[in-house]
Amino acid sequence: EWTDAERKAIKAVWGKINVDVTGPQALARCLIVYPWTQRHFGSFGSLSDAASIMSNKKVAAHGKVVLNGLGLAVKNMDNIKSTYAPLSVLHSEKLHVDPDNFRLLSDCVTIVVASQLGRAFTPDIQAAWQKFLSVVVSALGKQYH
Ligand code: ZNH
Repeated sequence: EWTDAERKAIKAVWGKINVDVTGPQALARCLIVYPWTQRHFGSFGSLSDAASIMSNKKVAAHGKVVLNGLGLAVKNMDNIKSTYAPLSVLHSEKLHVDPDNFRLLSDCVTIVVASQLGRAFTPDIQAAWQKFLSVVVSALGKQYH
């Protein structure tokens, strides 16, 4: 499924990601740009504008949780589907997150990563990274029916 170059690229990107920085920024961006995603975070307190979203400690903490979830996929690159089966069930049956939102959040991750890596995020590396995220998104959506 993965070429050696893709594996290398995905691991390299992951190695440059600081979960504590990228996670909060990516989730905050998702909540700002796609405000309907806020409906799942009613217990997070004020999300009324971009500034309050970006400074919200619960958003930051959950952003780290989500990015650590991505790290799990990096570690299990050859069986992302089975690794993510429990998470997929959770998002479908308990959290009722529309699976379209997975791609929206993953795009926010890519945007934040691109802005952090700058020129190191070459077109080849970006292609491998986005392929990886599309596998993640598909795996997260697998248990929906
Ligand atoms: Zn999610 C949770 C991951 C997307 C919403 N998540 C979660 C967790 C994880 C995740 C890991 C934890 C679990 C446990 O605890 O067990 N996510 C994830 C990923 C992704 C996601 C990886 C992609 C990429 N989510 C998402 C979205 C949304 C969500 C898009 C919406 C919109 N999640 C969620 C919620 C939760 C979770 C709501 C729960 C939280 C709490 O804490 O409560």
